[in-house]
Amino acid sequence: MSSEKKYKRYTVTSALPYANGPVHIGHLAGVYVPADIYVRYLRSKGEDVLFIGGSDEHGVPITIKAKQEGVTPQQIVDKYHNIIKKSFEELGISFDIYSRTSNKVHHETASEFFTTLYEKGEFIEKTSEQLYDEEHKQFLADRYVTGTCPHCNNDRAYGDQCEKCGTSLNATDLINPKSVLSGNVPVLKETKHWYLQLDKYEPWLRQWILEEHKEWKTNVYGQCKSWIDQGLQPRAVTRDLDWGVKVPLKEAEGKVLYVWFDAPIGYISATKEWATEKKKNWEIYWKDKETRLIHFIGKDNIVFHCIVFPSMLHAEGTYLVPDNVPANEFLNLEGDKISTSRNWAVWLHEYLQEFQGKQDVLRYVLCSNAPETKDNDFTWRDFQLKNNSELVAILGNFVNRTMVLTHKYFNGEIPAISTITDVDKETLNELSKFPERISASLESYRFREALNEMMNLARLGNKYLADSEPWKIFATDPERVKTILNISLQICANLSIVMEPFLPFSADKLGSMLNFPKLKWNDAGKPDLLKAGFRIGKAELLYEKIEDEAIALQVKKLQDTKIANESKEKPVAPAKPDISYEDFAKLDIRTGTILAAEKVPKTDKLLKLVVDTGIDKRTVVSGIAANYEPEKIIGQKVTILVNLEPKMLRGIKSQGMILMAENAKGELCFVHQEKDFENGSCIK
Ligand code: B3M
Ligand code: ZN
Repeated sequence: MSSEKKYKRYTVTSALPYANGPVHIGHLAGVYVPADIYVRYLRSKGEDVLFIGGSDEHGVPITIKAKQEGVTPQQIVDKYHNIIKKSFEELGISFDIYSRTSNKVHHETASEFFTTLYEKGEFIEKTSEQLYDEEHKQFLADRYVTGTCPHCNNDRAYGDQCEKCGTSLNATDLINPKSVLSGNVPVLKETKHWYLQLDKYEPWLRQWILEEHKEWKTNVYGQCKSWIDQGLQPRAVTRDLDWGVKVPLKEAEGKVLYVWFDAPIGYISATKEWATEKKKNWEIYWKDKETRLIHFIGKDNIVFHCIVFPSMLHAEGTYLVPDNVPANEFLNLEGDKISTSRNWAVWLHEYLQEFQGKQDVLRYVLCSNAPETKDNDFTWRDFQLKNNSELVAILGNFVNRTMVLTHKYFNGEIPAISTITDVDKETLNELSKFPERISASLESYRFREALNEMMNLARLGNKYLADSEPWKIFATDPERVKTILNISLQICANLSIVMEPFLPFSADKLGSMLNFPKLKWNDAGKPDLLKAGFRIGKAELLYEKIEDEAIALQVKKLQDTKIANESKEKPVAPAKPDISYEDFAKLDIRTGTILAAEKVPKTDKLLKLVVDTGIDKRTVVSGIAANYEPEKIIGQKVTILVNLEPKMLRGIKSQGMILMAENAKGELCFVHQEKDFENGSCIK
């Protein structure tokens, strides 16, 4: 298996997020947190690693978002690229470069890549009929066509997918298709495109993945196998669009490279940019056989990173193909699929604002819950629990007790070991095994298991300290306490090394609390990292408890999103048939003020109101008790229909009707004049 091979360097990429929205916890748990743990670990081992990230700034969703907001696509990508880049930095995602695909070097690199394949004759040209908007003189990308889904009748399906029933569609499948640009019915028109012959590379793919990479994660291997077994078809790598990398052919005026053709080349362009800055040779990171290429992605990107991009690299001929693609499944949020358009997400930039200084808590929770083998769920309660009962109660508690006791008994001076017991020996022996165990998990991309092992070291320390009870024996046996605290401090020092990939901020803090120089992975496991006689620094808390209120606030935020989405999804009431002006003119509607209000006894809904209509002061019974308390609406300006024939309601004569607006959820609110007009003003 290739993982046993020795490598000189690593090129680690993480999926380039689309710059049409900020990054959320699903992206983090799926891609960036595991990738960052992996590269931090490799760096700690002293490996030569290049960690690539960047924004994917092409593609139709970006052009649609720009249209919706009335700005240019460049303005959209500038905005989100900056938000994303900053939030990654703050979370400690340690890219060597975070680039972007609207860069010049990327346009050149992608364009050259296309030309090479073109000149090698790797493409076939095909003409097909596609939907076209005659008014806008433009071919319509799938997302630019909406219509009725042929499967579930949803009348807001897109040309590539129905979001209601989840079916993948072709724009030409839609019933009553409409152009998003003009609202017109599109016509079919011929257009020429260039296709990558995936069918031609099928035998190579079969051998390379299915035979030579049986060690890939089962979810990844399984998806590849199913794609290959279904038979691969040529795929168009160009589009009729004006946003993207121009197709470098005279006959391809008005066409750009398909976003999934140019985006992965973005990894290469970013490498070039980095190499130019650092005066390095970019090519060895992509072409030298002793480089190991690894792509971190989410499961929706598997086909592009395991089939399409490797086929491109293979066809080009001078590049390496990935050694592994450890794709994760999806993270859900409080039981529902994360959705950018429905705002059902925990956004990283908001988290960083709302939980300042708690980067490691998020990294911890997302790693311990990473969807490595199946979809998983993030809940705020679990976030709180993992913080309070793991980070605070185990890791933080152990470190804090050790440091506080060292200050209390030995003035902060690291005591020397005197005599050593069997328990001590056993503990040190256990300690020595951790680095290798954690390594084994990390090197097979089992990050949850690795994190749990790291915590087991803190558990070992916690148990050792609790069982030895130095606070009980100090008065009678201070020598024994010296040994106990020395060993506990050695465990703390070891922790600061092995927790670094997962919890880099706390590892730094712990290191400086111990006055301990930053050591590397290969030092971990040793029982004598801290020398007796040295002084440790001040004890500070690594983690603090997260209170119920902070969690309730987040839960409320999500509930509000849910309510907002439900009301958006509910249609407004259908229109009533037309009436004549004469019919309307019969209504005598006036401005008025509520003078008195009280509940109608034995009813839930009714209030008895006295209203000043400008004409008179009269009684109106109104069905608004579920929405308004009587004492709160005295003085409320209202609109009242005064010539509704009087009616007896619960023994009260009601003269007129207060006009209310009712939304899709059945909530009511008053309708009243914008300016403070006198009561009795006519509404017409
Ligand atoms: N932007 C899709 C995504 O964010 C895409 C990844 C590109 S990686 C080259 O899911
Ligand atoms: Zn449907």
